[in-house]
Amino acid sequence: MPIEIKTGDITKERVCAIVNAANSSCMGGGGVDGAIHRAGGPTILKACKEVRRTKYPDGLPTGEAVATTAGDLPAKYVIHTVGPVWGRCGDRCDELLANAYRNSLKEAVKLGCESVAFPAISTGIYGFPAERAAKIAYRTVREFLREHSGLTVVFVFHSESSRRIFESSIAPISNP
Ligand code: AR6
Repeated sequence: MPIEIKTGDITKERVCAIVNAANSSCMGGGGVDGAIHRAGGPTILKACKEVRRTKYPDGLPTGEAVATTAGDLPAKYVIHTVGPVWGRCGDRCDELLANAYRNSLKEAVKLGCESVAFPAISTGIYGFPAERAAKIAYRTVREFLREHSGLTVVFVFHSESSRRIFESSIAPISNP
């Protein structure tokens, strides 16, 4: 399975597209979103404003994804998605998180990308339990890759400890 798991700063990834754990305003924020806008420069925000004006005047709904330029980043594109806010997603938390991954992957394919890097969507400010999010992320990506050969997915964790939590959470469901 073309899946890589690493620790690092996603803004440094030399992949076709990096995914941003954004909010529905798409106007930037803290966490990985803030890091991407800071490192990528103002053209990302400019593109996001255009997306809001033309495609999503009411904001990007939870679970949806939209691509923009990556500005000054080594990646070509940023795919902005909105994960669910834990505690505010009722009985749809798992489904909405899976949608965020799947719709981001679909955007990557539409862009003709062969590589895409993900942060741990929703597991920071949005408070989604990391172990549960790991299983959903891994299952959704694995299922998508079965139908889309030629795509490599990189999971990028900001700390060794979050990478370890991911790896131990998926161990029971990953193939040897
Ligand atoms: N590279 C990789 N991972 C990172 C980086 C980085 N440079 N920086 C942080 N992370 P979060 P969310 C990890 O909070 O929970 C923003 O304000 C971080 O350690 O960025 O989906 C948005 O605008 C965590 O494991 O995203 C939204 O309002 C993971 O990325 C809200 O936060 C996701 O944490 C979205 O919250």
